[in-house]
Amino acid sequence: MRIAILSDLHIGYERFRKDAFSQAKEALEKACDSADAIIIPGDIFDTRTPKPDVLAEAIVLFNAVKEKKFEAKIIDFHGSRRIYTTAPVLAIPGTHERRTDDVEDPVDLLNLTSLVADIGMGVAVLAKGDEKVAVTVISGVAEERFGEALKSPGLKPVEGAFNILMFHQSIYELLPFSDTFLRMSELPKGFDLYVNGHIHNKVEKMVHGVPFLIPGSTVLTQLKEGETEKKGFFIYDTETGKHEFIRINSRGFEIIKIDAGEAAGEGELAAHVAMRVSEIVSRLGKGCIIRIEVTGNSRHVKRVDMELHEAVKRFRDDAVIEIARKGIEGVAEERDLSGAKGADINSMPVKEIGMGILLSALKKSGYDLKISPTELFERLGSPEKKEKVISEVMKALFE
Ligand SMILES: [Mn+2]
Repeated sequence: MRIAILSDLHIGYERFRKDAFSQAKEALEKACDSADAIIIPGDIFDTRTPKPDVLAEAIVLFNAVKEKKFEAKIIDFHGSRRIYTTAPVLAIPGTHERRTDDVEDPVDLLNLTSLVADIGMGVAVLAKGDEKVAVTVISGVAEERFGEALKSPGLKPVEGAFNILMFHQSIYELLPFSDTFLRMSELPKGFDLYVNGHIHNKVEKMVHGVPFLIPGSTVLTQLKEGETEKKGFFIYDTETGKHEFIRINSRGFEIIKIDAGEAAGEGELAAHVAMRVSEIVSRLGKGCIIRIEVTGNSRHVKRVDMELHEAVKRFRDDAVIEIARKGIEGVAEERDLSGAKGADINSMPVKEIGMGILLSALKKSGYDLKISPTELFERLGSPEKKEKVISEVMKALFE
């Protein structure tokens, strides 16, 4: 069976809303053309409570997928929820969608409308002819509880099937800044393929002698170094045991690093930046994204700023240009994350880096509360009425 592994579509992502839609569309169309099943390890949506127009985009995309008559079908399912389709389009909620207990997340809506099968915590067995593929899922688990969830006795390969274990978590080897994150070696053995979402750049590794794949997001969101590669998704062939990466049309992206201290003479910086931007635009094409990172000390901060803005002004119609002065990320990396590998840490949002550091510190101090910190933050961030959120949190903390 050919399994398309497609992740982190981030439909509704405001900054590149059209890209998020068109790139998800291209990925899903290509997956329909050449795969027998589609599995999505999280973050179909960018937010927990997307607006109707964003939901509509997802409905349009998955309705088109539904029109494909897949030969493979879901023939067996055990899980924490009900599914309403036998079509082999399996999804789970990611960190961007997950909500606290008893509240529907947007992936639930796609499940209820039978556009995808949200496997939740469960196992779905797909069959095509004589061949069976079992997809076992652990989802909706806070980082610090994931290790525990992995020990669940129900978590074992299905006999007579090709076994995939799918999740949406941080992995210590890729993001080594919180010791609460899962080590790859802690993954249960016996599966034939491990599939993860969450991380937005493509990752191909091996664990327990079999592939561990993360396709990365289909849309550029973080403008970090790990995301300069072209976007796409994997197709894994269970017969040959091989996988390939299918590229999609995504905007070119490049980072220019500038040391402000080196540009001495007036106008020098502007000329240098204009030359580099123009070269990148001609190489990556119109509409590309360029992030200019300025570091170093300069006694002429205002002039540096002016020259940069002046230099990029004439490229306004050719590229999306972001100018970043060394800020909070740089400071955090120097102070707390000295052991982290630069490019990997760069692919994480600041919020998640912060959560990782907090979790490590809590663990060291022997933290012992009734509610996990991740869940606490999720509840506090819930769009429900303030009084309701506060009373729920108080209950969770002190009862
Ligand atoms: Mn994501």
